[in-house]
Amino acid sequence: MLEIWGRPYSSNVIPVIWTANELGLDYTLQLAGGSFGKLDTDDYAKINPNRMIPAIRDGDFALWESHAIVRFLSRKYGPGTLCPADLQALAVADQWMDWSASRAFPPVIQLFFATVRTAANKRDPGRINALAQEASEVMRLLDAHLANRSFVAGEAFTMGDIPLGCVAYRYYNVEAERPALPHLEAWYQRLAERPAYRRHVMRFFGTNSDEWQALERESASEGVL
Ligand SMILES: N[C@@H](CCC(=O)N[C@@H](CS)C(=O)NCC(=O)O)C(=O)O
Repeated sequence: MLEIWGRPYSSNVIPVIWTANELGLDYTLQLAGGSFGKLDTDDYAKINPNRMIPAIRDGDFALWESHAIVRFLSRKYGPGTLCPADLQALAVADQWMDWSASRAFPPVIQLFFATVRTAANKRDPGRINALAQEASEVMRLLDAHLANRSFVAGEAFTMGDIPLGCVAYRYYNVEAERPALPHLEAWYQRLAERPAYRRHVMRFFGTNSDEWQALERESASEGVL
């Protein structure tokens, strides 16, 4: 059975879990990273020598880097759906996945850390505003792209929507100023209609969430820590 290694509330793990659920795959989640540890074991180094999450094991095949995993699962289990059959649509999906990693994820994750992961009395409003502006400028480009298509690679939902959908959830749920970006908002609402997105992306938000604490308690009682 497919194994996904990581924490289900970790920003690079969420796209992999969302993908597996969009594809209806059976998998086991191997809690690892953060307080779950395991990354420094010899066994884990065989799965991911970078000692980071996420990683997967599919039979005796191991793979790491979240976008490579999303692509592999989509190609293997979702040809013609998550992985578009049309070469141009596939290239556009790839393009926006790369853009997500290089341009959209960095300012949004920094904004997330500067707000959700920083105690209210330690937050720096100047830095938060600068990051919010930077994130919004980047998202404006995606908004323009979405003006005349329903999803990133055309009219169908594909793997191209997955990393950016995860970034969008954080962008829309941090306490910061956001300009009106109607096409982005409409796309985000379309994603929110998907059960796998609601269940696996629109959830854990910050280490102080009740769900996160319950998971940590559960894993501690099972001796996972
Ligand atoms: N580019 C990598 C980044 C992986 C990464 O930064 N993972 C973080 C968590 S999001 C990690 O392993 N941190 C150590 C830990 O969680 O213990 C990917 O997309 O998979």
